[in-house]
Amino acid sequence: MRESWRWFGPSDPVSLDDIQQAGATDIVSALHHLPNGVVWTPEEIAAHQRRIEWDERRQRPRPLRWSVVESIPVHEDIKRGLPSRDAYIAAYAESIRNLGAAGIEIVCYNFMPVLDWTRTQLDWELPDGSRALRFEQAALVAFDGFILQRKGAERTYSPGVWAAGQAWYEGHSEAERARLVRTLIAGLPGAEEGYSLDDFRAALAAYHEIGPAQLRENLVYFLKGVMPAAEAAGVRLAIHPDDPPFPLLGLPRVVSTEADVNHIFQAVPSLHNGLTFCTGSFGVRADNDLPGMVHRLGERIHFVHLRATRRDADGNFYEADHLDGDVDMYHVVANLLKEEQWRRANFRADAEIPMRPDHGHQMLDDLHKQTNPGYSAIGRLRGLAELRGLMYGLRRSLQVDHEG
Ligand code: DNO
Repeated sequence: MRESWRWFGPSDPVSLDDIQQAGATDIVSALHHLPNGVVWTPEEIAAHQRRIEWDERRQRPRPLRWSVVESIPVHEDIKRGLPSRDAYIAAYAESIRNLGAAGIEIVCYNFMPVLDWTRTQLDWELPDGSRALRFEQAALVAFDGFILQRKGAERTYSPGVWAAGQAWYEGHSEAERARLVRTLIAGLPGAEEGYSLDDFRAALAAYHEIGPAQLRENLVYFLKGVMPAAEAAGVRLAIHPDDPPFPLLGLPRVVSTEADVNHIFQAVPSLHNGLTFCTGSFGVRADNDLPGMVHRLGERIHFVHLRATRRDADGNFYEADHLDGDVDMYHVVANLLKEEQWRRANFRADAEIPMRPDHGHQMLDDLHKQTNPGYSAIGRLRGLAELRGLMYGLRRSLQVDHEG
């Protein structure tokens, strides 16, 4: 697998020099400065590519390649299926063509309405003193039912969960509640939208009439619209699963399980319609068999996020060490290496799948620095080092190393 690393652009506190030292070869990045819905022009793409691949200070190329886009955001009008979606789909297709022409062949995106990834706490202290991201069900219910006061929220939860939400609300101060609101709706790194409470209510209301069947239909419409451009440009689309993989705040979610992915693959059979296999997102559900999913969906896995979560019986989870969560990382990685081996034997040009160490704990020096939640340097460095060791050991023992 190619070792990649997410870079948020010049304002990222983790620099390209740092990434080089982590030993990654591929960069995962996006044109975060452009508003959702606009075309990514050849000029903008080339400028970002140069920013990444040319070392200005040393006046020489960097040993880094921008090979994955994460993400071109999908405009809300496309997710909602509004008449204006056709213009946004045409713009998306144009961006795909321009990326393909620049040699960037993998585009990760998601189809989660309103919110991208969601956590309720960004600094949960672990027993070893490092900090992790966490999702606490009671905090979400406190937000949904008691801060946002969403109509019908109570019906979404069991009485026990509702009571836990109320207890969370009553047990926390105004300042703590305000912090929860910011964590939930101000936008985590890479989420291109942030909301005020009122905007957020309006954004949710827009989905009042949209259930999972409709959202799925809108996703398929989008995919059919962009697929000809992806095929012609040699670009592989890789949908990111829902994070967390269940409906939130009454919003539908349609990329949470293997059955969801199969539906998307069957509706649009092209190999260019593929998946970002995120172990952290799929792994939150005990009913997702991750090694089996890699085995069965492997042909269309174009990009991989490796991280681990630990869940409890109440629907809470936190981000664990990369090799120490609920996910069977050993068998996931083994199956990915076997998939690569299969591709090599079949002369597929995309035999090497880029992976990135996803998220990491805030630890050591990073505890005293301003970092992007989940995206501090040292925690991801630790994750990458552990995963690299796992891959090394597996390659040797499975003899899938194409170098012999
Ligand atoms: C979070 C990321 C997500 C991901 C998008 C893909 O850390 O995995 O923000 O980039 O959902 O569009």
